[in-house]
Amino acid sequence: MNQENEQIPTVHAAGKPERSEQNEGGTRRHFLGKSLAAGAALALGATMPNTEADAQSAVVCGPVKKGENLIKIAEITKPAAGSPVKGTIKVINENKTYLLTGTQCQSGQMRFLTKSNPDGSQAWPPPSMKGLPSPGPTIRAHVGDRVEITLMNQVNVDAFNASYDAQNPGGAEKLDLSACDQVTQVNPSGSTSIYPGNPAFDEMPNCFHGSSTANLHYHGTHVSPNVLEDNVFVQLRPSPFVNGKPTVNEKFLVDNDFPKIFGDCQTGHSPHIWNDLPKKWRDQQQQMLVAYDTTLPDQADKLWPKNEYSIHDNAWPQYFIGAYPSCFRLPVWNGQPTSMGQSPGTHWYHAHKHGSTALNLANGMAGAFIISGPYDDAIRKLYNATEQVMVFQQFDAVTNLERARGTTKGPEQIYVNGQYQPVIEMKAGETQFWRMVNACHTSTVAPWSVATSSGTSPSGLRWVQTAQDGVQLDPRNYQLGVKIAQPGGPGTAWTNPALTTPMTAPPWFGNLAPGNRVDLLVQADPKATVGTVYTVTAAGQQILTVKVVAGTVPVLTFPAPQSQFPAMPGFLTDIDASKVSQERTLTFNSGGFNNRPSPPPAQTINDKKFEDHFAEQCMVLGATERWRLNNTGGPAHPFHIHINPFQIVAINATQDETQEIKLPQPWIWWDVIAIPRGGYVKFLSRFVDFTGAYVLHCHILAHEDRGMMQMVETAYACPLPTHLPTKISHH
Ligand SMILES: [Cu+2]
Repeated sequence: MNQENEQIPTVHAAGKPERSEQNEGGTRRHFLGKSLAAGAALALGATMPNTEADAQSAVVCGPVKKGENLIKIAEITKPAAGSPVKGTIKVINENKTYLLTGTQCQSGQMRFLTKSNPDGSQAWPPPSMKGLPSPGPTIRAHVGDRVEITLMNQVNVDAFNASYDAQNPGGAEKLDLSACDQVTQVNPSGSTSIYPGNPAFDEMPNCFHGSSTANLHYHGTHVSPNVLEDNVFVQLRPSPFVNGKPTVNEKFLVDNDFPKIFGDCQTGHSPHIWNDLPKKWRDQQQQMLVAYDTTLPDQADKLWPKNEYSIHDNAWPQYFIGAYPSCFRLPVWNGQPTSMGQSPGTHWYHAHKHGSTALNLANGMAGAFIISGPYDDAIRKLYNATEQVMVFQQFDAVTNLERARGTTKGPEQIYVNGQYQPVIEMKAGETQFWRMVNACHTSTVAPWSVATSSGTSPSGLRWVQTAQDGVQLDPRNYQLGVKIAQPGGPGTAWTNPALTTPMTAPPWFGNLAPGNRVDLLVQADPKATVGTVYTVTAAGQQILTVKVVAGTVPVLTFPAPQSQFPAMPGFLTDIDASKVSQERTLTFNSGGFNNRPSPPPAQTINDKKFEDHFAEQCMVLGATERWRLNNTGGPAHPFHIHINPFQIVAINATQDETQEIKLPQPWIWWDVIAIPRGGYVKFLSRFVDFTGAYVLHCHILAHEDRGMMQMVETAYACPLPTHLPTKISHH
């Protein structure tokens, strides 16, 4: 397996603007999901004091400025005490300008997530971010809350007219949801398919496709994978447009009993089957789907018959148009050892349409999901620290597939909250609470300082980690001075052979591979002078700066004694390994079965690509299991499984078991773990509380889109029949 093959060799159409999205000549489309794995990954940073006044805001690329104060992302919260957390997230699109790398100014159409007011006006992003990329609104809830999110898809597909899921007035040819995206290079001898290749190296459903379809995965929530909860099999197509306006708007929802779905949910009458939905809403969905189907060239692609098939089986249909409701309760632990509660912490949500996750996240379709509870209440009592929610993203309107290799590659710029190199202000001696979400589709972001345990950081910023992946650390694991736990994050090890052995030293955590979250308490040097600037970098790329401003604060002991940190709730004590009833081995590989000289390697799990109608793993409800995750090719694949977190108990940078490192207890909880290159990890997990089908996958999202994903199911009894009753299909 040749790691260099990871990147698709790309050539742009001769004589054409490299990043054109237009449908020109023989180049049918350029708009594509991204395939590269990880050339651009970052790692190992440091904070460096810098007293120059370089934190002033300055224009760097069209509307893109650097050095603005870090913006607080608008939140979806409870409108009143006792009410559910309630809001509308709308997917729309506009032309956005961004720095692809530190030097390349680009622009293009992007889909993005807004917070929408009840009257349809936009509460986020603010007017000041018009034309700039942005994360979605932050959802903020408390353990025990009910969450009600209306997702509206108002993408104007005509703005993506090179896309197969664009409706082409006067010609239905383009509207083909069962087709892979294509990139064609035009050259003197004719045209060549760069993607998906000829013969195709990617095929449905494991190719880039369907990028205007939306849904949301509530990453880190412990809720059901079914129906209106954390259901990533939902495929929400955009609203029809009449006279340039979406017809599925706020009034349409009210007129068609959509709010009744939430009302039913609140009174414990959530739908289980299609007929449980209000009749008006069902009739409207059917009408719109049938109308949509008339525009499709191929009978086999029609959506309503697929829904009918599911409905006939009492299974939840997959296809919806215009709007979809999410409704779930964040569970309070019931005290039973056979159950778990929702871990309070830093979680997130993002688009999860198979075939488009990489592209949709590169467009910004992700946001933080803060779930508060006893954990952060305790931290707030300790420090009363200002909270900073930081969403790391890398933006791209189109993908590298059409980018000439060598001309535009380079580490993609990491943004924070949609801002380029923003500034965080701190007073000398102030302690802040930083919640970091790595929402990048590819890159590891590791902006760690190298503070020492003596309490004096060379950088003047002292950091202590309090949670990993939205699950608090046991107080015994709080450490002063976070070190990067996994220098061999995706891609890094390719260019730095010295960093090929991850996690061979304490503290074993602190990683921010794609999908990971980290909470930090950060204290500025009490002796810092006003104007001091700390530059936070990752692999030489500046991510943000901290500027010391005037003002005095009481300087609190940092960190507080372990005994004062929040205690672990009972459901987060270590899993009892003696209860393991099943072991599994999953092998992640970039290379796989179709090694060929020029196309990119296949992305596989156990030598197979994702199957859209078959659960590869069946876990009995309540079972405790031990899994081994191998990485036999490619970068450090960040493994993620929905619904239940897991505890990493062993790690190895090789396959040689004599070199296995057994991790000390108490173990860290994760929901994404970067499997070391060439090595493996072992975890314990319990599949509790919820039955149903869901997925596990690599969180380098182009790997996921291209097949590095499995459907799995928690069931009352295993094995399952060969074909699931859910009839999941991703076409
Ligand atoms: Cu991967």
